[in-house]
Amino acid sequence: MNELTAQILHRLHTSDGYLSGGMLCREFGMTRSAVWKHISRLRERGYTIEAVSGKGYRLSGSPGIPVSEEVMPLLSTDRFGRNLVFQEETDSTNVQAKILARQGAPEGSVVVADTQTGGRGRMGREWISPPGVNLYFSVILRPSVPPTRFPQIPLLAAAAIHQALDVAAEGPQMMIKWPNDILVKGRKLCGVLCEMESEPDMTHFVIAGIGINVNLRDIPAGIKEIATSLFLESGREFSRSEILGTILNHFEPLYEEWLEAEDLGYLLPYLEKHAWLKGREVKVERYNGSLAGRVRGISRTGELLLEAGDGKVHVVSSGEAQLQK
Ligand code: BT5
Repeated sequence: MNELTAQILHRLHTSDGYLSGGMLCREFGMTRSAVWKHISRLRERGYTIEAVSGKGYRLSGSPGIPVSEEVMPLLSTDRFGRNLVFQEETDSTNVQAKILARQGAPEGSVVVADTQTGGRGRMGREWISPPGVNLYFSVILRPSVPPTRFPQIPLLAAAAIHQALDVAAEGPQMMIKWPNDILVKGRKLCGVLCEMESEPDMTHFVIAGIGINVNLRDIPAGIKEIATSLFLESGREFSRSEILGTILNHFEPLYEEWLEAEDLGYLLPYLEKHAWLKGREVKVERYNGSLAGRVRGISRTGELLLEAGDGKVHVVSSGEAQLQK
């Protein structure tokens, strides 16, 4: 979308009623037919714009593409999403966010893509990222806290996403699966991948990468049995820009609180209330072997508390928890 079309879209978005053609001509220094051309371009992209003679133009529907012009008017944040880069196609928003972060992009900058050719999960796994339906985005964080606290960030992000989806997509009962997933009835709706760049005594930044299946109707082969989407769980489509805006609006205050806090203690009641694993028998695969037991909860510092058969409670800091049938 070119700059002028984007500005006109922004104007339509932020206007309560009709905007007269004459006013748009004066504001943007263009002719009526030029204004009309921009309106037509927006309609081609899926925006519904009413044109009433004597009144002007009014935006009454948008395709919900998570571009800056759509997301920005929805934000109540100071920093998160204020610098938002949208890419139709990219390798991985985490990779792109890292490049921006290295160039000095401010905290809260977001890279969002319509599709990813190299979407990544943890430990080199793939994140399947078809175009036109889902959200794939990465937030640049520059937390001024000891790096030992960084493993808490995926849970923090998951809590923010859970809160936001509860507001934006009420209905499906979503649960948080330690350490980085949101599930509906045991199927994966969302995953979080946090990556950091640091030197021994200094952390430069953390990238919080988030993938959410929003309007996905046909679950791709390979994840058919384990994945779901907001559409499949609720039977309706969602605006991706609204979902993204709502998540950023929840993420920023939770993150600010976390920076001030000593640990995740303030979030534990929320995390426990919506914990998928609590009380369940699981096996956790770790780099140094597996451990089986019953999940007792999450520690204030974000680890999984697992009670083994001998009654001993183990503190598990990372790994993949699988339910024991
Ligand atoms: C995750 O990894 O859940 C983290 C996913 C993070 C994706 C975002 S998208 C934006 C940003 N840019 C990136 O490149 N990544 C981030 P993990 O826990 O390892 O789960 C990966 C597993 O989830 C795969 O092995 C599949 O089994 C499954 N999976 C892959 N694509 C999926 C999808 N679209 N929906 C649900 N499950 C999926």
